[in-house]
Amino acid sequence: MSSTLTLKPDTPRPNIIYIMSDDHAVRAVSAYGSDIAHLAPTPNIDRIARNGVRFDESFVTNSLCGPSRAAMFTGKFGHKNGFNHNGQLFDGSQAVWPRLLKAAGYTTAVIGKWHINLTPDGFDFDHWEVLNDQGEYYNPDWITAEGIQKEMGYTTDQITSKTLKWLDQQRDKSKPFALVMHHKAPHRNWMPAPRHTRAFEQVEFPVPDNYFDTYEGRVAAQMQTMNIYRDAQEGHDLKMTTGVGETQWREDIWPHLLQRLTPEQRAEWDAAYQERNDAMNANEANWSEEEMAIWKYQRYLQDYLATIKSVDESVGEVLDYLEANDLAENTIVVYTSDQGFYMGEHGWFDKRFMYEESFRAPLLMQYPAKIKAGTVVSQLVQNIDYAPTFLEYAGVEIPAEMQGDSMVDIIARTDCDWRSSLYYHFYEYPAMHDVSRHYGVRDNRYKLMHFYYLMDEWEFYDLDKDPAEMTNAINDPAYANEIQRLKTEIKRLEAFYDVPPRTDWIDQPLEYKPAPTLEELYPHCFNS
Ligand code: SGN
Ligand code: CA
Repeated sequence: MSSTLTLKPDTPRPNIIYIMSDDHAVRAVSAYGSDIAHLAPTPNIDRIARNGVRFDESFVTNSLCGPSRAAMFTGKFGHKNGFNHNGQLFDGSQAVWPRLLKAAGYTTAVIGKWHINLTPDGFDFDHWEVLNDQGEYYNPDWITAEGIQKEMGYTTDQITSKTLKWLDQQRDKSKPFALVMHHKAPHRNWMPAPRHTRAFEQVEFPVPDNYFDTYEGRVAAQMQTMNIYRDAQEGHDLKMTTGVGETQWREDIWPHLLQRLTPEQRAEWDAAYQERNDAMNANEANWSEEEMAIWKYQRYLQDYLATIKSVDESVGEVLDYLEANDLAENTIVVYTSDQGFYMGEHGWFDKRFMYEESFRAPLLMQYPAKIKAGTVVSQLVQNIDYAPTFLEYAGVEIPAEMQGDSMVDIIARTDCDWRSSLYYHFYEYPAMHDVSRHYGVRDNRYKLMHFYYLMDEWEFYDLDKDPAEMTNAINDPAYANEIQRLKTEIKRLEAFYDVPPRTDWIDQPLEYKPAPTLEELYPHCFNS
């Protein structure tokens, strides 16, 4: 008798909970074992890796919010799905995995940040509750099919409770479910929950070796404006106050965020920062520029990581709910971020560049019925692979237009054919943070990038020898063959993914239509 297990025809289709946070760096997920894993652990997010699979070489197609969401939903690069930068409107008529699952009998929902300039109605969700644009950390506006409403409290916690409510009370329990749960945290301006504002105040985080990078040999890096000690807003971002005993933030070009807090919330908030801010204000005059830059790094990391504590708790609550309700075995739970983020590497916050910290995204997935606990995948995967993967697990045909590949086989076995290089393309320039347009290729060891538009600059890195990407080796004769090989590889990838010829748009300004207004996107909220 064969002992091979085959799935019975009536094996239920898996549920899917897709949890994506906003700007969560790989370094800040302790399952990846970084230098700060012990200082700021994420025990609940790590449970997913322990229960299932951790992808060690996971990347995005374009390190920016809207384009990442569009790629993840469609399985296509931005030049194909029409969403290359945050100013575009998502074309809801194209194939997206939540709608395909709904057509196949799933019940579907989205809760949290949305940010693709289209009402979620365009995805046919059975249930949707989304934040307005970037969303706010405190007392956010929630938009639903019924209208718009400000809800008092902390956004991450509200996303959790809305998720649990839908899972427990609102979904159609006769169907498998697909839930998109999108956190705002840990996006700028990094405002932690009241219970976490002081979580890391005693912690001194290791400062990256290249925190004081001078960007030699890297022209685009010289031109960016995303440096913690030069470009972060002292009030809005770093919560620095105007003087000893004061609670007023220094420069704050978006004061509406702090103004959302009620007087009680504001008093609690101010009290949490008072002592540290008073000490900073009292000492600042005696500090060197370098000391101030390091203080800012510590403040940035303390707040950024404190917002992640709520996200981690949220993941824990979702996993606990599944376990307590006998849903864990047959539910795929994904944890990822729309892109990576800088935590002081090169002196930066933000993302956009094809350098490792922002090009990479954490990716963890559990599905106890099918995925072996403790699996590690080291093939190069990209966010266009998510849609085909979910569809294959759900037994739904993958549309030919999807450019990504299902990861089901590489999760199950180590001996499959798989791509050996990745294509990347960033378009949002001129724009905030001044990161030039660029595209490039990365394989298991090397990376070649071309920065274009107002410049024509190539960069090449041997990631084995220079993982921090500090020495642009484009003119190093020792690498001439590799560089030539990768130039050819870029051409091959551009043909394979059908990238329009660069002459089409090399000098074209971005087609920024003004982002639709709330009234235009959600007219039902304004009809009285
Ligand atoms: C906001 C942020 C930027 C960030 C963009 C895009 N400024 O404009 O720092 O790069 O979002 O982020 S903020 O102070 O207003 O938050 S994305 O993740 O949505 O693409
Ligand atoms: Ca983001």
